[in-house]
Amino acid sequence: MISDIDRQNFIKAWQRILSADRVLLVSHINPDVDALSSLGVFIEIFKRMGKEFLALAEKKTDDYYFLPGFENIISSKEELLKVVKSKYNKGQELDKDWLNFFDIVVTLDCGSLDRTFLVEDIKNIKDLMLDTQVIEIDHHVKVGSYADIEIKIQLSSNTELLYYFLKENKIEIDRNVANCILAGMLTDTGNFLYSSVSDKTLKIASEMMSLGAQFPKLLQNTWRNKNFWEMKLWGMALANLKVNKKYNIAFSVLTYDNLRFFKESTNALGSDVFGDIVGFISSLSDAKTFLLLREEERGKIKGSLRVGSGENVEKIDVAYLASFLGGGGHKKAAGFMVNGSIIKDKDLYIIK
Ligand SMILES: [Mn+2]
Repeated sequence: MISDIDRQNFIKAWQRILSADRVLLVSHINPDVDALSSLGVFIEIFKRMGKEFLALAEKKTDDYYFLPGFENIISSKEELLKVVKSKYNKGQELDKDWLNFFDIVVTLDCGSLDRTFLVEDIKNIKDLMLDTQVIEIDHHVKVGSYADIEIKIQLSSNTELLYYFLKENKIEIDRNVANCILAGMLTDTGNFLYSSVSDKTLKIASEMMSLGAQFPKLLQNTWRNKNFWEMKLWGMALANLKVNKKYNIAFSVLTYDNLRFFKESTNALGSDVFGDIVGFISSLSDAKTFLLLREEERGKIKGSLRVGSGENVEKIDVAYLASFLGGGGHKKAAGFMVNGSIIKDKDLYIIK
């Protein structure tokens, strides 16, 4: 599963990181537990080493405050630029080449350049011929290249990938790092339910527990943490569930008005609530593919696709399907976003 080239890249990437004075760590917009935990792994190691770094995850919410390194993650590019300006540019305005303040940018769990929220800035590295190096560490299907060192391996979670990275470089896994690795694996596999779980995944999970990772605490904070309104939203998604026998697909739809009701009732919907719902729906045995469509923002429809279990499901590739709609992800779990509105007309949903 891990090739010799991957191993060489692990070593090369770590050598570059070691020789860097300043590192910028970046994970994806609307970060989930795997994204935040991937940052957490490096943050904890860098703190131990006394290495200078900044970390960004655009639109980070407070849901996962219990993760190690969480307080070191900046939650918007705007805020990041302010810190860079005051720390490294004597309070002067920044130019387009501001990434030059970092020797290395490490992107984690991002899937594609878009998801880093630093598209133009990273493109500027080449255009302006900056010295900054980009290292990409990701477990999604490849959609394009932008990094000097690209480490892309399809594993259960990005933190499972980081486990192999740490082992190859003989970097100590302490209790905090173990918690990060287990948290990412746990959540990206729907509590070890998805087919992306291998015997290795479980072995690593067990090793993380023996290194001090707190499985019950992580489960409590990532899964057994639903509030009343989230439960109601699950109820609505389940009530709207339909099965299309012809295409073997089960789907649920949440319209803008459905969701507005929840947004007005509470501001405490967990950031991963939709991922959790579609993960649950995918355990239905009457279909092989699953889709949750919702209009969270007016005029923008998000879709999450999952593959269920059963015969011949290994032939289904939802990342391929999502790519036609400008999205991506994994063979078994993918997503997309399209412009449009969902209109309910009696029993039919129409997209306009
Ligand atoms: Mn992930």
